[in-house]
Order: sequence, then C-alpha cells, then structure tokens
Amino acid sequence: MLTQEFRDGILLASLPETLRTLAQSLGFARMGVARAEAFGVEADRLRAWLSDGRHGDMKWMAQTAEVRADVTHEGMLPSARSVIVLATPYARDAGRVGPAPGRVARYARGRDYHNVLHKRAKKLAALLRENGHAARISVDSMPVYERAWAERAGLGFIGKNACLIIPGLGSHVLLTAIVTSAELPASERMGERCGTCTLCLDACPTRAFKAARELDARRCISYLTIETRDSIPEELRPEMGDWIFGCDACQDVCPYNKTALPPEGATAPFAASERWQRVDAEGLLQMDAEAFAAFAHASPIQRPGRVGMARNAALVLGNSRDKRHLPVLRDVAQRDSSEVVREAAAWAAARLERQT
Ligand code: B12
Repeated sequence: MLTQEFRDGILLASLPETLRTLAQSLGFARMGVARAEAFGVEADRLRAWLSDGRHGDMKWMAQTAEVRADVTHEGMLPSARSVIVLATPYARDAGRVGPAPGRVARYARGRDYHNVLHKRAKKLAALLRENGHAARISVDSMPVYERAWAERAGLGFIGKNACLIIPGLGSHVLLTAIVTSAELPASERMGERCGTCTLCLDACPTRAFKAARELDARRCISYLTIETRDSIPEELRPEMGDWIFGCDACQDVCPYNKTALPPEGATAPFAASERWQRVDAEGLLQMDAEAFAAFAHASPIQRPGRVGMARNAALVLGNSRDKRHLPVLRDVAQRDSSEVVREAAAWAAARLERQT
C-alpha cells in the first residue's frame, strides 16, 4: 500500500523514498527492508544454539527466544508488516587502543553505540508514526534477531564468523532494526560470499567456532570479557591474550575488512575516546567503584562493571610476560573486595612468577 501523494500538484516522495533519504542524512550507511514474518530455518538455528547451551550465561537470550523467532509475536509487534534494518560503520583504523597492555574491540572504543544509534532511529520511527504506522526500535538490546533480519533485508551476507558482512564496508558495522506496521517493498537478499575462505575460523584464539557460522559463545573472548560475571575458565585465559573488552580476531583477518576505510565523518561517534590514554591496565585493576563509574561513563565498558573489567585487566597482565606487574597483582590478590578479581589477580601473579 504505497501512497502516492500530491501537494499543490507536486508528487511527494513515497514513504520508502523518504525513509531512505532520512536514514542517509542521519548517518546510516545502508538501509534494507524485509517482510515481517515468523523465522523458519533461522529460528531453528537459534533454538539449536540455545538447546546446545552455546549461549552460556546469557539467559535473556533463552527467555526471549520465541519473540526473536517471530516479530509478530505479542512481545514485539503483532501488526508488524516490515522490518527496516540499518547498518552503521564504526572506526576500524589499524591502531591498537586500550588500557595498555590491554586492547579494546573497535566497536567499543568511543561512545556507546546503543545511545548514538537509538537517537538516530527515533527520527525514522517518528516519520513512520506520523504516517499512521506503529514502529519499534531495536539496537542490540531488544529481542529482535538483528543479524538474521539484516541478511533477509539484503544488507549483506552472514560470514563464517557469524558476522553480517557488507561487501564494500566489511563486518565492522553496527545494526539497528525498526519493526513497523508499514508495508514497505522488500529488498533483495544477497547470497553468501565466503567461498572456501576459513581465515576467521582459523584465527579465533579460543577456537569458539563449532563449525562455520556456529559460534559457541562460552568460548568467545567477547562473551568472556563482556557477558560473564564469574571467573573465566582457566584453560581459556592464556588464549585471551591482551583482549580486555570484546575481541576482533575473527573480523580482523576477513578479506572483506580490507576495503577502504569508511569516511571519517561517518564513524566520528565511535572514534577512540581519549580516556584510553588516561589509564593503563594496572590503573583499571585498582579502580574503586566510583572511579570506574566515572571512567566507564557513556561507554560500552559499563556492561561488565568494575569487577568484570578488573578481572579482565588482571588476566591481561597475567598474559603480558612482564614481571613489573607482580607487586600490583599480589596486592590486589590480597585486598580486592571481589573474590573473582582476587582469584584472577592471584592466577596472573602465579603465571608471571612461573615465566622465566
Ligand atoms: C548475543 C550476542 C552476542 C554474543 C553471542 C554472539 C553470537 N554469535 O550469537 C557475544 C557476546 C559472544 C557477541 C559477540 C559479538 N557481537 Co554481538 N550480539 C548478540 C545479540 C544480542 C544476539 C545475537 C544472536 O541472536 N545470537 C544467536 C545465534 C544463533 O546467532 P548467530 O551466532 O549470530 O548466528 C547467525 C548466523 O551464523 C546464522 N547461523 C547460525 N547458526 C547457523 C548454522 C548454519 C548451518 C548456517 C548456514 C547459519 C547459521 O544464523 C544467525 C543469524 O543470521 C546481537 C543483537 C541482536 N539483538 O540481535 C548482537 C550483535 C550480533 N553483536 C554484534 C557485534 C558487533 C559483536 C562483536 C563483533 C563485538 C566484538 N567485537 O566483540 C562480537 C562478534 C562475535 C561473533 N563472531 O559473533 C552486532 C553484529 C555486527 C555484525 N556485523 O554482525 C549485533 C547485531 C549488535 C548490533 N546491534 O550491532 N554478541
């Protein structure tokens, strides 16, 4: 039901055209549309992933599985007719950024993308509502299966690293979805384009891929540094290397990320914040709750909290092969208020002491 409206005899741009123009002006690099319906094979894969326990402690994924499987579910939007998916590149310059010797994943070095993208998407949702349509926005934290919708909406294909890859832009993109009752023309899907390449699967430091596109989150460094609140399994700690928040290992090797960098302006909100020059891993390890709250303000690193980031910092120092960190680690192992942090610091100190 595409409306063709004339005002004073001038043909007004149709709603899809207006949405696309507005999306571009808001800084979204790509926009695609898929017909809203219950997922088939994608839902089976999600259920298989959950029944395998590959979601680990992310109980919220299991609790919302049926809503993720079907956007017309009462938990989302029963009147849904279309899902708009938008992609935004983030800075992927080669530099290492993080509290030395720690390294932070590229998507998390600047401002918190949930806030940046939600603010932009609200303008698109307002336009839909002005035209009499319902609209619900999802930026990561809503029960919307964003990657599967991005693939259906023709934005890109799902790589063997389970990431949505957009030829010309790569996989260093963040997704925003808008579920709406507006009936919009669907975009054409793009077939998968990995071919025989397995660089990502081979590059994963913790061998988290059970098979192509099948990630076991319990072994994924991104999950271990961000989503787990407890101790990290000992056998995985040495493999985590210097990743202190998130991990880009399976993306950095991808040939599709060897394309030209996105224009600076397009990624400005995600450019590395100066906070990373202000503190090193020892400093992060010794922060109290107040100092951490101030340091992590408006950054994705708020998610693991002080305990999670101090634990990660201890493990990074344990992997640094640098004995100068021993005094701080021994002190934290004695006096930190968290058992998880004390144990991680003790493990790190013992590892450095063993190293010749
Ligand atoms: C839970 C979650 C995580 C978990 C689990 C990841 C995972 N693969 O499931 C953890 C914490 C590990 C994680 C890590 C990351 N995440 Co995350 N995450 C999510 C979240 C909330 C749900 C993902 C989900 O539904 N997983 C369920 C499983 C079954 O899906 P899947 O593994 O993605 O599998 C897909 C395909 O592989 C395929 N598939 C699955 N099994 C099979 C089997 C076969 C045979 C085939 C053919 C296909 C296939 O179907 C799925 C959908 O297409 C989404 C936001 C959202 N609301 O959707 C963000 C999201 C996927 N994450 C995102 C990002 C940026 C990341 C990281 C890159 C961050 C980082 N640098 O550390 C890493 C990448 C890890 C990886 N290689 O997937 C972006 C995606 C960006 C992109 N270009 O793909 C999202 C969309 C957030 C956003 N709004 O931008 N994430």
